[in-house]
Amino acid sequence: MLPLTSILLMSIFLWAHHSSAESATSASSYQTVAAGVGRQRISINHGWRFFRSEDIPDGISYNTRPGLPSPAGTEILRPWILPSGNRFIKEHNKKHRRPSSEPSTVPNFARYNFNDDDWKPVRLPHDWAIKGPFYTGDNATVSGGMGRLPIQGVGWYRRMVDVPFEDQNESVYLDVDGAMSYAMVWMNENLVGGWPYPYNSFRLDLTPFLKTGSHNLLAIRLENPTESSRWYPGGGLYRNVWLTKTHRVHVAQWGTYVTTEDVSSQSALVSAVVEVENTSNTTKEITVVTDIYEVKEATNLWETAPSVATFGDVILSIPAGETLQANSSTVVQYPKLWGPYPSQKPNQYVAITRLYDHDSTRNTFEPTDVYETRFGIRSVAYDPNKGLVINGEKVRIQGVNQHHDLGALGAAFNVRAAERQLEVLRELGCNAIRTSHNPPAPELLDLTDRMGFLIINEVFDMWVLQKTVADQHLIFSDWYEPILRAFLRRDRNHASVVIWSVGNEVGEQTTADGSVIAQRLHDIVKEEDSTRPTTASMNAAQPNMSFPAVLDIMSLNYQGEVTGGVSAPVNDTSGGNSTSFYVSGYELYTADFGSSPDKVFSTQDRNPFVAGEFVWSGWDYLGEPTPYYSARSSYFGIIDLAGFKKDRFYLYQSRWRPHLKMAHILPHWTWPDRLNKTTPVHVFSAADEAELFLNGNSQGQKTKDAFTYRFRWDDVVYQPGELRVITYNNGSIWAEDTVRTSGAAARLEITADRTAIQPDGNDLSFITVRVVDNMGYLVPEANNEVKFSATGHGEIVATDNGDPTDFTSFGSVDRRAFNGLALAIVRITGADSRPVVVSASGHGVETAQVVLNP
Ligand SMILES: *[C@@H]1O[C@H](CO)[C@@H](O)[C@H](O)[C@H]1NC(C)=O
Ligand SMILES: *[C@@H]1O[C@H](CO)[C@@H](O)[C@H](O)[C@H]1NC(C)=O
Ligand SMILES: *[C@@H]1O[C@H](CO)[C@@H](O)[C@H](O)[C@H]1NC(C)=O
Ligand SMILES: *[C@@H]1O[C@H](CO)[C@@H](O)[C@H](O)[C@H]1NC(C)=O
Ligand SMILES: *[C@@H]1O[C@H](CO)[C@@H](O)[C@H](O)[C@H]1NC(C)=O
Ligand SMILES: *[C@@H]1O[C@H](CO)[C@@H](O)[C@H](O)[C@H]1NC(C)=O
Ligand SMILES: *[C@@H]1O[C@H](CO)[C@@H](O)[C@H](O)[C@H]1NC(C)=O
Ligand SMILES: *[C@@H]1O[C@H](CO)[C@@H](O)[C@H](O)[C@H]1NC(C)=O
Ligand SMILES: *[C@@H]1O[C@H](CO)[C@@H](O)[C@H](O)[C@H]1NC(C)=O
Ligand SMILES: CC(=O)N[C@H]1CO[C@H](CO)[C@@H](O)[C@@H]1O
Repeated sequence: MLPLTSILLMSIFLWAHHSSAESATSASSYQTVAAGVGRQRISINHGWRFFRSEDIPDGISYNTRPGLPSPAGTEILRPWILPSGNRFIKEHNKKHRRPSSEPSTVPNFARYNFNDDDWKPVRLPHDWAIKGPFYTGDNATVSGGMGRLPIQGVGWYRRMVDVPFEDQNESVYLDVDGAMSYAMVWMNENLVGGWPYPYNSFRLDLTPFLKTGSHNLLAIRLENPTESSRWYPGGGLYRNVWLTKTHRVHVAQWGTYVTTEDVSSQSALVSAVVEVENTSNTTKEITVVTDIYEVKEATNLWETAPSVATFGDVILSIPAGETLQANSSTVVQYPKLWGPYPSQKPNQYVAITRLYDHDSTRNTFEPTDVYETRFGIRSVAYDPNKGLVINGEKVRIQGVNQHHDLGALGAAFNVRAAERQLEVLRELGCNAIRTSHNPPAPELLDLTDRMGFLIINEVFDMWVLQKTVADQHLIFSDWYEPILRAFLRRDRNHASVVIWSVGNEVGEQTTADGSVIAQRLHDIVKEEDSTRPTTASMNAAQPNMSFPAVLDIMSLNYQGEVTGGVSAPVNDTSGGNSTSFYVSGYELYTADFGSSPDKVFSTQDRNPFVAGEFVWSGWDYLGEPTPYYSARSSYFGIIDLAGFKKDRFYLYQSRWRPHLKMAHILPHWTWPDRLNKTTPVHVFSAADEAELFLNGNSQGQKTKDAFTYRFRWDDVVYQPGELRVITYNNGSIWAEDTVRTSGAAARLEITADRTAIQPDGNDLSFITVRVVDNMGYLVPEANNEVKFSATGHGEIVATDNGDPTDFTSFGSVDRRAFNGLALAIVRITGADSRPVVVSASGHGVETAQVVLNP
């Protein structure tokens, strides 16, 4: 868990210790700052009531569309929602006007007198679909592609918001980090606005609709059509939701933009644009003061002294209702550069911006806002021959694609679950992530900044041309500009973001107007951030196409390795089983449009100008279960949905961490029905030579040929016992691995990734159960039923086993092991310091327990 420090507390501390602000004003006029001055960012994840209907229950809809049939008389609210995008529409005459009259009805669910007592109490982030039940079989309401979970329908969330008397003159904003989807918001029975695109963060101004006191009714309506996504989207308020309270004069939403130039180890030029919004009704004279501090690696916090550099003060005279920019720059001497792990360090800085309101009659400078912007100082260059060069060093991109869901937790964002994904990816040797195919939760980028991953931040999976009948092509024309500018402004200060992707495999790659749209999106990117290149992933590239010519970087999906149209497709005679819906762990075959890892490695090694790769995919994800759409979740992952490493983990690790002394044998060696049968043995290792032994008998010594990436003994005749490999590099022993035939399942072994967790309900412990024999060896095909329980304030949030075909609800405490493994995700809620005991039990096996300490 990241230590989170309230910005409010931090700012009070700052005011008291800041010296340059005092010199910018005068000591006598400098006011003492009381608690409550400046901004407050208040989590409103608690206290919601929730209701979902599979049909339209309220007579309204964002628009008519396929996948969510609207009864006759349904009122369309799109005209009232469109103006919420205005801040991100550049040309004045393209901004939307709110209709002169209000919608004809206020839905019952948004009314004070509606009784929501029988709605379900929920806490955000919330995914209404993740606990199922799964839709199974053919022609399911929600197909395998979308994860077979009940994402569809309309969801309502309601809660009260308190506006204390002392906040009566503040601006109050609703900040939603992401809502799935077509969010529409009412405050005190007034339609405030909304945001249809589910992956953007968005802000709505609640100020005009609030009254002092605790009885402000906030109601949010979402709708999810079926056929709206190619993968599992989740449903609901699936990211954090905040109230931001500020003084009437404040730094605007995502109102800072910090860039670095002329970067060397000696110095760097840092520029800042600060956008200040005056929502008061008088002209304000505002002094903008920004200082830079170092973020301490150990704590991820910054200290107020000493500042590393200070921007020159800027004085703005801001008319009522207007927003002005304060631009300034400064030089940081001997900067600690941000660079990707492990060859560089992800050093971070923070720019602290303070606003002072000058009252000329009293000649005082009242502090009105403190705003924090994290950034990194780094130089990023793209070279056609060398690829990616960061701070002068060539960095090979060893990336993966990551979808937004978190497995058994669904789309509901959780910082610890995301951090765990990154930790396993780091162990793999991965240094880059493409956020396929949408803006991630903001906290993910905080983590990648801090952990030193590189990010391709991607915004669209489709433009005007649909991929599924009810996907976001329906809103592209209305919303592409607000979606894109909001995405860029939110994320452009993140050091980890190095490329913007404006589309993934869009249909327009090959159409006449494709390059026109690409050019428009590219131009918007450059207006918002000229420091990073654009790309779009292409799966149908031709050398003579105009489409890639308008973008800075060429991204090719599964092209270059394929001969004769296909690479190595999975089928029933090559690595697949269309009865059991499992695929082989040898990784010699893959989806018919893709390519096996070994072929990709070879192609890349023959074309060293390529900057690197993004493997499809890092972790498994919900939906898109190619090649078997009868299943619920993907097969592509290097790491399975539960977080267990597949054999292919070690294939990538051997390539991406060539100095790691590792060898990995596959398959396991417990095959009672393969006695005397040929059973190929492969070994993944960075070594150059290897010898395999079965029960002490050498199966031969192998060396790796050029452009091959594994050791293979394809003629091993199965006998139970022990398989052992000894690998060598340059003639010296490198690494060994052993697998043994296991006995019958005898007991459960339990381990927690972390036994000390915060009792805040957000922190999680990931608890793994292994089914082992009486010698302690994993029983590799064990599928015992495991029952999890937790004492006291412990709660089993979800369970999983990584099996794409398992239709047991993720909320179940009973979970069948898969490959001898099962996972429970546990949290502790409530301020109780007593330890929590998590138990795993099963029929005929010894129970196991682990103790968690809050
Ligand atoms: C599923 O739909 C197809 C096409 O409409 C139909 O042929 C098939 O019988 C249906 N299967 C089931 C199990 O309903
Ligand atoms: C709000 O502003 C009004 C008008 O300036 C002022 O009289 C009142 O005291 C302010 N309220 C608070 C709580 O600051
Ligand atoms: C300006 O705002 C203050 C408090 O917010 C209010 O008392 C005053 O009437 C407003 N003036 C005008 C001209 O709207
Ligand atoms: C501030 O800088 C931004 C970005 O470079 C630029 O677009 C804008 O015009 C500048 N504003 C002012 C007031 O100089
Ligand atoms: C591009 O190349 C393809 C394949 O060689 C060819 O079919 C197509 O006509 C070419 N298009 C243009 C615009 O030259
Ligand atoms: C399976 O794929 C292999 C190539 O990978 C091909 O030779 C074989 O004909 C395919 N079999 C079927 C049943 O499609
Ligand atoms: C495929 O799976 C089915 C069902 O689990 C099993 O009976 C069959 O033996 C498997 N086929 C192969 C070739 O392994
Ligand atoms: C396996 O091979 C051994 C040695 O050749 C032989 O004795 C045994 O009968 C075989 N077993 C089976 C099940 O084929
Ligand atoms: C093996 O030897 C070569 C040539 O001397 C050297 O470049 C390479 O780094 C060595 N590899 C290891 C793993 O020591
Ligand atoms: C209350 C008010 O006047 N707010 C305005 C402040 O300035 C922004 C940006 O110009 C406007 O969008 C608000 O309407």
